[in-house]
Amino acid sequence: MNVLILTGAGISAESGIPTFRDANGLWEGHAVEEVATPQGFARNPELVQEFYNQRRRALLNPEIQPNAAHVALADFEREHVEKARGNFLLVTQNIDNLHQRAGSQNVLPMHGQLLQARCTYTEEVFDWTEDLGNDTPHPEDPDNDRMRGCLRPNVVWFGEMPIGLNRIEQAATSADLFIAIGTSGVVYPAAGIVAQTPPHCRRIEVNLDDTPASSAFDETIHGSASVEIPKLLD
Ligand code: BJW
Repeated sequence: MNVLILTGAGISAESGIPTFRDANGLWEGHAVEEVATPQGFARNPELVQEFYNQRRRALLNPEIQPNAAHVALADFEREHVEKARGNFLLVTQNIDNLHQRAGSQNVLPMHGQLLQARCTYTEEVFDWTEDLGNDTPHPEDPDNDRMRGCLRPNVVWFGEMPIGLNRIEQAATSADLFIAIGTSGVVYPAAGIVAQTPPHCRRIEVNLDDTPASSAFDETIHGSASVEIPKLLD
């Protein structure tokens, strides 16, 4: 059995990480489109860096830990792979590292990772836990003034190409079980993955509410991920 999981901000909400579109989808009065687009970054780099600096600092707070849903997915993967029952891929739209910290192995962070920075000149990617800003020197060329402030968070903004689309399409078209957890189903291409699964595939959505994508699923389980995912995967 080939299993494909898609997770969104809702799975990390109970770990204390705010979602995007609940609470009006605003961060300090700014719409997500204002702080998560290349245009927004070009217009106001300080604002966008601060959005990610705050979220990076919050993620590094020891109180932020994987919850029961992250752990249940990691346990399920281990058992699934050990018993050689088929392929398993966990595609996450989240840029936190809570799946990896819970022990998931086959994780594809399609919108990038908060604890990485990318050089806008060379495209090099670095592990990163500090604040970023206009004064941040390039880690491997710190005396080069032209490269000062060249780092941005290694995340995927609107209009940019998500990571691993070929691998995701391959997993979707060969999936026997697809579970989408805690995602609002409005951001593409993630929201279109369900439509790529074959007719025999069982499609389950887990969310507090219905979403615009619900009609594409065989079943929507209403409830919080930390309660419903351990039950579903038991
Ligand atoms: C719970 C819960 C609990 C709460 N338990 N549940 C087709 C049609 C229309 C538009 C497009 C299209 N194809 C492409 C587009 C454009 C665009 C797009 O989708 N726009 C729409 C908004 C209209 N897409 C793109 O631009 C993408 N790129 C692309 O398509 O490139 C193509 C290309 C081609 C050629 C050249 C170049 C490019 C890129 C999208 C990038 C999205 N980036 C962000 C920011 C990432 C970095 C960061 O984190 O800051 O990704 S935006 C934001 O939205 C973030 C999220 O990953 C993403 C999805 O949000 P998510 O995870 O669903 O969160 P919420 O808050 O929306 O929902 C939470 C859900 O959880 C809710 O439903 C709650 O009910 C639920 N919940 N608590 C269970 N405890």
